[in-house]
Amino acid sequence: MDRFYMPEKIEEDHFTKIKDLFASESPEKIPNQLISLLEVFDHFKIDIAVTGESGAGKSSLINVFLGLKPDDTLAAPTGAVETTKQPTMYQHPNFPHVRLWDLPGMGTPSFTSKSYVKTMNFDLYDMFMVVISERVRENNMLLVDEIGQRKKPFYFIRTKVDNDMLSQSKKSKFSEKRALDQMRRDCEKYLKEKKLDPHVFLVSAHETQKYEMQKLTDTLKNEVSQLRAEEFSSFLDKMFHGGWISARHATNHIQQTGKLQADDITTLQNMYKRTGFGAAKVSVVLEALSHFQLDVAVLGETGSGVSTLVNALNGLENEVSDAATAYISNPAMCNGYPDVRFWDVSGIEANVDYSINWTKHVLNCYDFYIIILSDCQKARHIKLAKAVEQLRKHYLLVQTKADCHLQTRTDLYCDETEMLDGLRAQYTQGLQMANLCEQQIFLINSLDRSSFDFIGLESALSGDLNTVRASAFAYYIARIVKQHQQNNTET
Ligand SMILES: Nc1nc2c(ncn2[C@@H]2O[C@H](COP(=O)(O)OP(=O)(O)O)[C@@H](O)[C@H]2O)c(=O)[nH]1
Ligand SMILES: [Mg+2]
Repeated sequence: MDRFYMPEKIEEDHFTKIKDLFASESPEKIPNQLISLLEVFDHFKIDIAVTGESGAGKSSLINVFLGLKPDDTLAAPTGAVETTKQPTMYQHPNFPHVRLWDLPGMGTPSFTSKSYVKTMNFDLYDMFMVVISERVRENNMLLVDEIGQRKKPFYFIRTKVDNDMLSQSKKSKFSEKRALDQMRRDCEKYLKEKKLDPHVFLVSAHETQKYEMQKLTDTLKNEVSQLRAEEFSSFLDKMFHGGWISARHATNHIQQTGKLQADDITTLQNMYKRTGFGAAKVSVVLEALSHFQLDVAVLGETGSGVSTLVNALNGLENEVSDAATAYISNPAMCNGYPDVRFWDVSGIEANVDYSINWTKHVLNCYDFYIIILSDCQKARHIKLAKAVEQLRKHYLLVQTKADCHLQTRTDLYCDETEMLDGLRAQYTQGLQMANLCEQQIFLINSLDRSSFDFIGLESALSGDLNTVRASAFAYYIARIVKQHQQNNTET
């Protein structure tokens, strides 16, 4: 556990803005203020309307997002007849803050083109997906006009591309690439006439691996958190800086749409009264938060498999250019955990035994810990876990090389599941006796992520990291503000 250089957790320009923003605040008060602000922000939902003509393939597209087949009970109803009679909300499975709305189709006797936009009340939504199939029609452009006038973001999605390809492939001289290019140009031509430049995606709800479904999902993933931060700041702007009519209008809207609850709004109002923390400041904070790096230490004795686990968490093969340190300077490399840096902290035996205070001092550099118990749990591991607990931080316990352990126990004549359960029970008992807060242990083989508890470990880790992110950020900001103020008084 040598003392190494720890790069800052936010980039230079956000760092400077944050320092200026909080320059005159008292650092002791910052964590609570930020945590309660971020708690409210964590409740904030955004609403994406999926709209288009009847039969265009809206509900089918929603089912792709939900990962459901059309005949699943929870799927959006689809079919050749008009199936969607009123806007229906579906929680996005991967983005807990995103609600997808399946809107009825435009241009049926129940929803004529003229009345559609009025009846649907587009003001309720933050973003749109305009779904078309076969060709761009007048109705599609009516929708685009309405959205454009409201200056709301939207994606233009041409679906059922599989059908198009099938029918066009019968032509002589067919080229899929050329046909797709032509389709895209056709969509863009009409949008350009309106001076609009949304993302255009060519997709199929039936052949999701082909065409641009993945690109659509990735784009949404990249853009949605920024959109949410913008919507939140814009709401605060109306609430605090727009006069009381605008404030009332905005708060009613936010409550009616269930984006926030009444007590969330009260929290924000109190915060503003107490600290003057308005829209501009909040948007600087959210911007910094979205680039904030969490530091996770993987701790273990020499040879216990620290580097192998770090590589496995980064989704890397073990052979790849030796180990974790390379990725610390380039954390975006870990796909599963954007904005997380895993630190390889091997050789705990030398330090934990040497000085627990020094250990705590080093541990304090990180936000979260994975502690590897070696062949058996030792006093040293317990000491380390306790040190983390005293810092009021959280950790997970892992036993690596589970495959090797099972091999040594073949004398027990029971099957793998029984042996694993036995091993877990033994550990739990030990951890209980040691009085640790954490009593679950993940048995893993870092060389095979599909075996034992690796998936369980990953999902526990993502959940925990999401939970610690806000408070880690808040305390980090307090720390840099304090340092900055101290530096200023010294000079
Ligand atoms: N071939 C093909 N058919 C599709 C696709 N998407 C939807 N469909 C079919 O088109 C019909 C209408 O789809 P639906 O999602 O109910 O349209 P909505 O009225 O816009 O919600 C259904 O029979 C779907 O199976 C697609 O990508 N490819
Ligand atoms: Mg539908």
